[in-house]
Amino acid sequence: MSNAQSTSPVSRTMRVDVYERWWLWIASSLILGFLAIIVASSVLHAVHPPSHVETIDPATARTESEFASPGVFPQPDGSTLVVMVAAMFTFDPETVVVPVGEPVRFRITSPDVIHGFQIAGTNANVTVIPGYVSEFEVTFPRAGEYLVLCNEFCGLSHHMMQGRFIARSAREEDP
Ligand SMILES: [Cu+2]
Repeated sequence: MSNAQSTSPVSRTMRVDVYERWWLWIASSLILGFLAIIVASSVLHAVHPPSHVETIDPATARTESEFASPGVFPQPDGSTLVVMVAAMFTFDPETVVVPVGEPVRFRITSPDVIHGFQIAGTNANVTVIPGYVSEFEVTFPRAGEYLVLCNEFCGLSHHMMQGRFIARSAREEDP
């Protein structure tokens, strides 16, 4: 009992080499560092899975729902709703004018296969799955044109599938 080192449980069971101990610390710090990066980027860039599960019949989506006449719909509370259809091989509507600096809510579905919907220059990047409505909100940070791409291979003309958003301030829209 006079020597504390000889009685500690660690020294009795195993002896860890100093270099091995370094590697344990380095590997643990790397794992914690990567986890911290994932958590920080999720919070800072608002990365999250689609939060609501809303189903729709893909066979009748184009005729018997709001997706029969997609477009831009200003809401009574002043916000903007964009209803879109992603179908082989186009986005409907293809060109959309949206307000800059204000949150715009999107509702998108697909009547055929899985598509991607990515607005370059924003954090909007969702998968559009037939049978489901993808809903999300995005704020266009600057005025100008934004490219919309399908980033999910959907068929022979997948590379042609793109759309355009034009973000401008509300004042410019009024004549
Ligand atoms: Cu596509």
